Amino acid sequence: MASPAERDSAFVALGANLSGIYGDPLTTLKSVLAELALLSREALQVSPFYQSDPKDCPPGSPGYVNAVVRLVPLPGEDPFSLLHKLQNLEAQFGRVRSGIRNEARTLDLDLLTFGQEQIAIEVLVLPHPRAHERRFVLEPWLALAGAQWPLKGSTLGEWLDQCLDPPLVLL
Ligand code: PH2
Ligand code: MG
Ligand code: MG
Repeated sequence: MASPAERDSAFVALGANLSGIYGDPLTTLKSVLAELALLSREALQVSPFYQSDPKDCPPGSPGYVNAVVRLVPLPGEDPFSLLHKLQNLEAQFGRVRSGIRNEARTLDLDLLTFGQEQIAIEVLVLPHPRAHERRFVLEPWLALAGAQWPLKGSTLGEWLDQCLDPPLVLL
Protein backbone atom coordinates (compact mmCIF):
# COMPACT_ATOMS: atom_id res chain seq x y z
CA MET A 1 0.00 0.00 0.00
CA ALA A 2 1.26 3.42 -0.89
CA SER A 3 1.62 5.85 2.02
CA PRO A 4 -0.16 9.23 1.73
CA ALA A 5 3.20 10.84 0.93
CA GLU A 6 3.71 8.52 -2.03
CA ARG A 7 0.12 8.83 -3.25
CA ASP A 8 0.21 12.60 -3.23
CA SER A 9 3.71 13.16 -4.59
CA ALA A 10 4.96 13.92 -8.02
CA PHE A 11 8.69 13.58 -8.57
CA VAL A 12 10.43 15.64 -11.26
CA ALA A 13 13.99 15.15 -12.54
CA LEU A 14 15.92 18.32 -13.37
CA GLY A 15 18.81 18.43 -15.81
CA ALA A 16 20.84 21.03 -17.69
CA ASN A 17 24.08 20.99 -19.69
CA LEU A 18 24.01 24.34 -21.48
CA SER A 19 24.18 27.87 -20.10
CA GLY A 20 21.08 29.95 -20.77
CA ILE A 21 19.45 33.26 -19.99
CA TYR A 22 19.54 32.46 -16.26
CA GLY A 23 23.25 31.56 -16.25
CA ASP A 24 25.15 28.29 -16.00
CA PRO A 25 23.36 24.94 -15.53
CA LEU A 26 23.58 24.97 -11.71
CA THR A 27 22.20 28.54 -11.54
CA THR A 28 19.43 27.58 -13.97
CA LEU A 29 18.34 24.60 -11.87
CA LYS A 30 18.41 26.69 -8.70
CA SER A 31 16.38 29.43 -10.43
CA VAL A 32 13.66 27.09 -11.64
CA LEU A 33 13.02 25.86 -8.08
CA ALA A 34 11.04 29.04 -7.37
CA GLU A 35 8.80 28.29 -10.36
CA LEU A 36 8.36 24.65 -9.39
CA ALA A 37 7.39 25.70 -5.87
CA LEU A 38 4.39 27.49 -7.40
CA LEU A 39 3.20 24.13 -8.74
CA SER A 40 3.20 22.52 -5.29
CA ARG A 41 0.73 22.65 -2.43
CA GLU A 42 3.53 21.87 0.03
CA ALA A 43 7.11 23.05 0.34
CA LEU A 44 9.22 21.58 -2.42
CA GLN A 45 11.66 18.89 -1.37
CA VAL A 46 14.92 19.27 -3.25
CA SER A 47 17.70 16.70 -3.57
CA PRO A 48 21.37 17.64 -3.60
CA PHE A 49 22.73 18.81 -6.97
CA TYR A 50 25.11 16.53 -8.83
CA GLN A 51 27.43 16.78 -11.79
CA SER A 52 27.09 13.80 -14.14
CA ASP A 53 28.62 12.51 -17.35
CA PRO A 54 26.33 12.79 -20.38
CA LYS A 55 24.58 9.44 -20.99
CA ASP A 56 23.40 8.42 -24.47
CA CYS A 57 24.13 11.90 -25.80
CA PRO A 58 25.74 13.11 -29.05
CA PRO A 59 29.59 12.99 -28.99
CA GLY A 60 31.18 16.01 -27.34
CA SER A 61 28.10 16.86 -25.25
CA PRO A 62 28.87 18.90 -22.12
CA GLY A 63 28.50 17.37 -18.64
CA TYR A 64 25.19 17.75 -16.84
CA VAL A 65 23.95 19.10 -13.56
CA ASN A 66 21.09 16.98 -12.21
CA ALA A 67 18.70 16.95 -9.25
CA VAL A 68 15.24 15.62 -8.35
CA VAL A 69 12.38 17.41 -6.58
CA ARG A 70 9.23 16.20 -4.89
CA LEU A 71 6.13 18.34 -5.20
CA VAL A 72 2.52 17.90 -4.14
CA PRO A 73 0.38 18.74 -7.16
CA LEU A 74 -2.16 21.56 -6.95
CA PRO A 75 -5.86 20.72 -6.61
CA GLY A 76 -7.22 19.62 -9.99
CA GLU A 77 -3.77 18.99 -11.46
CA ASP A 78 -3.37 15.80 -13.46
CA PRO A 79 -0.25 14.31 -15.07
CA PHE A 80 -0.97 15.97 -18.42
CA SER A 81 -1.60 19.44 -17.03
CA LEU A 82 1.60 19.17 -14.96
CA LEU A 83 3.57 17.93 -17.98
CA HIS A 84 2.33 20.93 -19.95
CA LYS A 85 3.47 23.33 -17.21
CA LEU A 86 6.90 21.67 -17.06
CA GLN A 87 7.27 22.00 -20.83
CA ASN A 88 6.32 25.68 -20.62
CA LEU A 89 9.02 26.19 -17.98
CA GLU A 90 11.60 24.49 -20.22
CA ALA A 91 10.72 26.97 -22.97
CA GLN A 92 10.75 29.90 -20.54
CA PHE A 93 14.28 28.92 -19.53
CA GLY A 94 15.49 28.94 -23.12
CA ARG A 95 15.13 25.31 -24.17
CA VAL A 96 15.36 24.95 -27.94
CA ARG A 97 14.49 21.62 -29.57
CA SER A 98 16.09 20.90 -32.92
CA GLY A 99 14.96 17.27 -32.99
CA ILE A 100 18.39 15.72 -32.27
CA ARG A 101 18.00 13.02 -29.62
CA ASN A 102 19.41 14.03 -26.23
CA GLU A 103 20.93 17.21 -27.58
CA ALA A 104 22.37 19.73 -25.10
CA ARG A 105 19.72 21.81 -23.33
CA THR A 106 19.42 24.72 -20.93
CA LEU A 107 16.72 22.90 -18.97
CA ASP A 108 15.09 19.48 -18.94
CA LEU A 109 12.21 18.76 -16.55
CA ASP A 110 11.12 15.12 -16.66
CA LEU A 111 8.07 13.91 -14.82
CA LEU A 112 9.20 10.69 -13.10
CA THR A 113 6.00 9.77 -11.27
CA PHE A 114 2.64 11.31 -10.44
CA GLY A 115 1.29 9.45 -7.43
CA GLN A 116 0.77 5.84 -8.44
CA GLU A 117 -0.36 6.72 -11.99
CA GLN A 118 0.61 4.36 -14.76
CA ILE A 119 0.32 5.82 -18.23
CA ALA A 120 1.79 4.65 -21.53
CA ILE A 121 0.82 6.83 -24.46
CA GLU A 122 2.96 8.69 -26.94
CA VAL A 123 3.08 12.01 -25.11
CA LEU A 124 3.61 10.63 -21.63
CA VAL A 125 4.85 7.43 -20.05
CA LEU A 126 4.64 7.09 -16.26
CA PRO A 127 6.62 6.07 -14.39
CA HIS A 128 9.33 7.55 -16.61
CA PRO A 129 10.51 4.65 -18.79
CA ARG A 130 14.26 5.24 -18.39
CA ALA A 131 14.44 6.63 -14.84
CA HIS A 132 15.36 3.28 -13.29
CA GLU A 133 18.47 2.84 -15.43
CA ARG A 134 19.98 6.29 -14.80
CA ARG A 135 22.23 7.01 -11.86
CA PHE A 136 21.70 10.76 -12.39
CA VAL A 137 18.02 10.17 -11.58
CA LEU A 138 18.19 7.34 -9.03
CA GLU A 139 20.75 8.85 -6.70
CA PRO A 140 19.07 12.26 -6.20
CA TRP A 141 15.63 10.62 -6.12
CA LEU A 142 16.68 8.30 -3.30
CA ALA A 143 17.80 11.32 -1.29
CA LEU A 144 14.14 12.40 -0.97
CA ALA A 145 11.59 11.15 1.58
CA GLY A 146 8.77 9.11 0.06
CA ALA A 147 10.84 8.15 -2.97
CA GLN A 148 9.56 4.80 -4.19
CA TRP A 149 9.58 3.04 -7.54
CA PRO A 150 5.83 2.57 -8.06
CA LEU A 151 5.91 -0.66 -10.07
CA LYS A 152 6.27 -4.20 -8.75
CA GLY A 153 9.72 -5.77 -8.86
CA SER A 154 12.91 -3.96 -7.93
CA THR A 155 13.07 -1.06 -5.49
CA LEU A 156 14.81 2.22 -6.30
CA GLY A 157 17.76 1.09 -4.16
CA GLU A 158 18.01 -2.18 -6.06
CA TRP A 159 17.93 -0.34 -9.38
CA LEU A 160 20.75 1.88 -8.12
CA ASP A 161 22.81 -1.14 -7.02
CA GLN A 162 22.43 -2.61 -10.52
CA CYS A 163 23.26 0.64 -12.30
CA LEU A 164 26.60 0.64 -14.15
CA ASP A 165 26.75 4.41 -14.77
CA PRO A 166 29.91 6.14 -13.47
CA PRO A 167 29.75 7.89 -10.08
CA LEU A 168 28.19 11.35 -9.83
CA VAL A 169 29.99 14.33 -8.32
CA LEU A 170 28.13 16.00 -5.47
CA LEU A 171 28.05 19.78 -5.95
N1 PH2 B 1 19.41 13.57 -19.90
C1 PH2 B 1 19.20 12.92 -21.02
C2 PH2 B 1 20.20 12.09 -21.67
N2 PH2 B 1 21.41 11.99 -20.94
N3 PH2 B 1 22.77 12.46 -19.11
C3 PH2 B 1 22.95 13.06 -17.93
N4 PH2 B 1 24.09 12.89 -17.27
N5 PH2 B 1 22.00 13.85 -17.37
C4 PH2 B 1 20.80 14.06 -17.99
O1 PH2 B 1 19.95 14.80 -17.46
C5 PH2 B 1 20.58 13.44 -19.24
C6 PH2 B 1 21.61 12.63 -19.76
C7 PH2 B 1 17.90 12.99 -21.71
O2 PH2 B 1 17.05 13.87 -21.17
MG1 MG C 1 15.45 13.88 -19.78
MG1 MG D 1 12.77 15.66 -21.04
